[in-house]
Amino acid sequence: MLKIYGAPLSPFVRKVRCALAEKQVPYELVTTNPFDKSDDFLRRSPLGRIPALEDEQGRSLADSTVIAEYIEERFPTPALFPRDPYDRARVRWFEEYADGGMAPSLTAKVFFQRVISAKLIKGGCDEAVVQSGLKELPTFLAYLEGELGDQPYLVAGTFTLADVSVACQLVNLRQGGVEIDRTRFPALAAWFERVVERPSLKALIAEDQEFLSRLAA
Ligand SMILES: N[C@@H](CCC(=O)N[C@@H](CS)C(=O)NCC(=O)O)C(=O)O
Repeated sequence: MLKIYGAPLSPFVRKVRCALAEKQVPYELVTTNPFDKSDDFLRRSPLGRIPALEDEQGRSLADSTVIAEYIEERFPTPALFPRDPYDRARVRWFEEYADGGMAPSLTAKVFFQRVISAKLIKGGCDEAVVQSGLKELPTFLAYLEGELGDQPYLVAGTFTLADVSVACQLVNLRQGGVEIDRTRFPALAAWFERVVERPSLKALIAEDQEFLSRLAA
């Protein structure tokens, strides 16, 4: 069986687990704290980040984008990439927009300070960092609102890894107290509500919630 080295709350781990759930591929989650880097973990993930994957033959892969593409190629149905080359490239673009744009500019500031630092590490919340993330939020949301237009999903009118990647960052922002303003971004808010109701994501968000409520207890 595949193994995923990861932990609740990570948007990158959630992305990969969501892809596996959509495709109904069984896997074992090996709970891994990325801030406590054992030699074994570093062998699997040389940059010391979650997620990492181990396949049935004991071979490792790191990075959620790499892992998600591997999953897509191994388990093509249901597809999380469209067929058309341009559409496939657009999926990769939104994945980069989420992982390389939203993650450092928003999630790493708002979610990290309000949840990881304040509640998990108990290192307090640096409000200046949170505010710098919140300042950038409308630009990111306006772009996504414009790209959605009247389409049900971000690329080719169908649910893809683009939706998974962007929604996974927005889940963390919601966990950090950020709601999408539905008067300013009605299409995005409706899209987000639909995507987080999918059984794949809903179950992972419930797991996160359980983890967060144990932190609060
Ligand atoms: N580009 C990587 C990013 C993964 C990432 O940054 N994971 C975080 C947790 S959300 C991590 O492991 N951080 C620990 C560290 O950077 O030392 C991916 O897509 O997998």
